[in-house]
Amino acid sequence: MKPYSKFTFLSATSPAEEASVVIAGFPYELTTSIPGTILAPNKIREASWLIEAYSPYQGGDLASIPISDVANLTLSSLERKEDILSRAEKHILPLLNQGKKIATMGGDHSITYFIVSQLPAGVKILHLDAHLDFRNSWRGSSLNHATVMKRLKESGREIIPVGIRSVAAEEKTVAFFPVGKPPPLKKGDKVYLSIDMDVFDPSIAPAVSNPEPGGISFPEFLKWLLHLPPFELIGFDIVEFNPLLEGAHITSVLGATVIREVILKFWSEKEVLA
Ligand SMILES: [Mn+2]
Repeated sequence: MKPYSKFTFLSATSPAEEASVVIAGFPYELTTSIPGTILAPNKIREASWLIEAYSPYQGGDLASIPISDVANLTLSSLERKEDILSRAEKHILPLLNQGKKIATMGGDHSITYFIVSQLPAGVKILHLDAHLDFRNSWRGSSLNHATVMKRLKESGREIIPVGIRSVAAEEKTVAFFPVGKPPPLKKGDKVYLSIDMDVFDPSIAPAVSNPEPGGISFPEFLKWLLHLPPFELIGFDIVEFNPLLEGAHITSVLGATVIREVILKFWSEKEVLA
């Protein structure tokens, strides 16, 4: 019998040392429009037990992958950027060095900066979002959900934005890609995927900090995901879900299902569907 616990993600019950995939919560809000994303990791864990570990879309089962949920980093929004960076270095870098794949639940989008800063040079950032996050500063701060991709670009990362439909005037020269086409990636590339939940349409993901009309559906996401080229996915995050804006399990169940599908797409041996 599978243990039931809303305090681990669905099926993520392997000890960390035996796991090939590690799920972690990064409940951090550096600066956010509407506070509440720090509650997202536990809400997604709770919602994950409402879905099946088996995916009918991929013919794969999360239960067949050794996954460990290492819980949440203990953080305070009052901590400085340097403190958060050293916390990520202490807790995330060792997992990467052991060859584990990491799936992180934010938090606001600034967490991507702290995680990606631990990755080797050359890892490309595939960025699913309604927004480019390429502002130079936002409300007087240089590192936050609206500037995170610009800061990563400045640190030498290649950013591939997808699903964008809201662009600030200062961002208008930044190129982005539609969900209907495969991104410019190929076999052999090392990739980190960052999923802002506001890439989805607000009708299916209402509980996000910055909802934007005209977003993608879950079938469109799946079609995009399942047709991605066979690059090496080092890790991914799912950010900007705000449980305080949600009355029922809607965005949280979508978030849990997105995590299941990305893990199964890249990190499992699948049955061959007839
Ligand atoms: Mn966004």
